[in-house]
Order: sequence, then structure tokens, then C-alpha cells
Amino acid sequence: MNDTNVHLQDSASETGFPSGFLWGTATAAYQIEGAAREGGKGESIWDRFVHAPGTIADGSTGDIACDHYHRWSDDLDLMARLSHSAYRFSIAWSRVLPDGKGHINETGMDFYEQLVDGLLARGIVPCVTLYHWDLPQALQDRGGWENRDTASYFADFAQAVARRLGDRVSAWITHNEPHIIVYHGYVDGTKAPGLRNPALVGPISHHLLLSHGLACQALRAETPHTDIGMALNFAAIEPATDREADAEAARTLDGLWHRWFTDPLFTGAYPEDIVPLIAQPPDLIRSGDLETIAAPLDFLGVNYYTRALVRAGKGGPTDPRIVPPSGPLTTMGWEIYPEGLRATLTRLHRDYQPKYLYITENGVAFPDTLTGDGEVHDAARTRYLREHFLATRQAIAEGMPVRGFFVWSLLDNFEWSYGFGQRFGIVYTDYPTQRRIPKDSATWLARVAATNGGTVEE
Ligand code: IFM
Repeated sequence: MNDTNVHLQDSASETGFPSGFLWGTATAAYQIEGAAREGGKGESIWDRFVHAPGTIADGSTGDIACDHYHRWSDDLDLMARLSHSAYRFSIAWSRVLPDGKGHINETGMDFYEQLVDGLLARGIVPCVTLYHWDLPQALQDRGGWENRDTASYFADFAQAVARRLGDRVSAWITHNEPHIIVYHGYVDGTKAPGLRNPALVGPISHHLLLSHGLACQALRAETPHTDIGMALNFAAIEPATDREADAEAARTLDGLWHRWFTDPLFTGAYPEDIVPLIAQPPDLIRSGDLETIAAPLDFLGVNYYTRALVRAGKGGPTDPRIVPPSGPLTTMGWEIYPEGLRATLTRLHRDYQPKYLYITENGVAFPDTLTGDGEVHDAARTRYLREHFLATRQAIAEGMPVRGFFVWSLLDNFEWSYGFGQRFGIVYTDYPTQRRIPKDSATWLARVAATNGGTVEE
């Protein structure tokens, strides 16, 4: 293990969170960096997508976003003031490899290097996501994730990053939420690259998983002591009634959304009950692919926000339908359901026994406003986070190996097709001035982090 890498200890602590538990926030490059065309960066599919008319609810783009590319040092100071012990951020592939492969853009690499060094200088553990949805457009022009070669290009990208930063990064997260990439990028077209072709679910998900496996090989070779995982999004899927058909429909949806990814990763096979529902062309899965995908992981990243209540549609149990949520909702229209986080952690531990679990994302969008006193009083967000921290603490008490919690997000930022309309930050971004204003929840989180969860109930 190199000196700067933090490997977590299993020691218990009085607060209910293990000592060395990582407390921090998460962001993604396209959502905060801006500088879309600076520093030698190449175009990504998001740079292209946002400029197509009608794709983003408020007509905005991430061209400037939170201007983090220029304000990174102040943003790191802010994290330090908020007692972060870790920070999860993503690397824009096209900033490092403008054409997706081949020529390395040293200016882009330097940007991430100074970020990593800046974090370490402030005592914050860097956790790096390699792919948070921003494929280089040059690779999309060659077929993107439809093209099997993209999996190898991703591994090359991972290797280039690891070669430069691997001695200082504590965790690699290969992909963020492949399920979202597949269904929103390729089925309903609400995210880049904006395609609408359900026949692509099988190929895109297989190539994403394969790219993960190949990247694991490259990362292990370059940085054998850095932990590797993937961040998957999980909803607490429950049947809407006690009818057997609804229970089966819930299982189907769980298969489509979750097991389609977790089974290959942890068991080396696609789930048998779902295979008939997702077309896989005959030459898609080649000899050795599944072994590559199922390479042992150090942790599983859990992105959890809400529950999905499911009933069987007209097509029966293989036609799952989500019942519109009632009860307390966020501005995304998502139900607030903290119990589901504990259930998710328990189920993942039971079914797959990942070595460690991290909450790689959890947070909430509310209609925050700056009040006359120049502050943002977001008691509802504090309540949301408290309940999810308590659910996590309960899961830990029951034996789940959870070792960190990353709140989504540090800053209000560009929420993809919603534009700037959804404020997930614990820090308010005043977009016209780019001023950062920590919300009340940030002050609360800082105390919780500083006490390793000791003040979570306050
Ligand atoms: O903003 C996103 C993030 O990029 C991925 N997970 C969900 C967040 C909130 O929608």
C-alpha cells in the first residue's frame, strides 16, 4: 500500500460509524467543471447533446456550470471547512484524451493532478470516478458504447489516469450508474447521446460491463493497492400490493434495473429470469467476457435516493409498472424513503457479500432560496440526510460493511436534462456570481463529519 492511500479499518467506534469512516460529498465533471472548450479539452457527448434544441428543460448547458475548473482551489478550501474526510469527483475523459484515445492532453491531466494534490494537502481522500456519462464525442462518432472497441479505449483511458494519479488516489470507481446510461441515453433519449432504441439495452450494458472489467485489469496492473469498485443506482423496489403478480413484477423490475448489472459483476452471469427480456445479439458475449466482468471488487458503491412501488401491467409480471409516488416528495418528484437504504444495503450484503459498501450518492433536491439574511435554511435537507445516515448506522449495527458516505452533492450544479432547476447541493450556487453559500445542512454535515457521526441526531 502506498503512504497516501487510505484503507479502511474494521474497528468499531462509539458513534456507530467505524473509525476511519469516510464523510464527504460527490460531484461529476460535466455537472460542475464548465470550461467546456478550455485547456485542450475535446468535445464530449454532453457538450454536443446540450446544444441540441429542446434537450434541457431550462435551455441551459454545462458550458460554464459551477466554473469549478477555475475555482477548484476555493472549492477544496470549502470542503476542508466542511470537515470532509473524502471527496468523490469524476474525470472528464475528453479533458484527458480529447479524441478519446491516443494523444494525452497534459493540461487536462495537470488539472486533475492539482486537484488530487490539493485534496491531499487538505487531508481529504480523493476517490475518482472514471466515467460519469461524458463519453468523448470522437468515440461516439465511431459508434460509442455500441462499438465493442470503446471498452478497450476505456481501459486505456483508465490506465493513463492511473499511471499519473494512481499513487495518490484511494479509490477508483469505474462507472457511475450504468443503468441510467442505458435507459436514458439509449431508450428514452433524455440523456446523451439521446438515442431511442430499446434493442441497444443488451449491447450497451454488456460493453459498459466489459469496459469495467478491462479497466479493472489495467488499474490493478498500474495501481495494485488502490481499491476498485463501481457505483450503481438502487431504488428500493417493492410491490404496490400483496398480489402475487405485483410481487413478481417487482422482482422483474429489480432484475432489469439492478440484477442485470450486479449479477454479472458478482456472479459472472446475467440473471436467467431477465435474459429472455433483453435481446443480446449472438456475437455479443464472447469467450472470457463474463470472467473479465466478474473480476473481484474491493467495494460496491451504492447510489440511493428513493423507492419504486411496482404493479404488474397489462402484460403481466414481466410488464412492471411504477405506481406514481405519494407521500413526501422531493422537487425531482422522488419519494423520501430512508428505510429503503437500509433494506438495499442488507439485500446487497446478503446476495453478493461485497467486501465493503460505500454510499457513493445520497441527497435531495429542494427549492432552496437565499433568504434576506443571505443564508439558505434547508431544514428539510438536513432531515433527509439525518434519516439516511441513521438508516446507514442501523445497517452497520446489523453487520453491513459500510465504510463511507458521500452526499450528493457538494454544490448546486447542472442536473443534466433538468438544467439548473434542481438544487441538490449542501452549498448554494449563486449562478450569476458563482458565489458559494453553504446551506444550513452543510454546517450540520460538517459537525457530523467532524464527530464521525457522533452528532447525527442533533
Ligand atoms: O445528479 C445525478 C448524478 O449525476 C447521478 N446520480 C443522481 C444524481 C441526481 O439526479
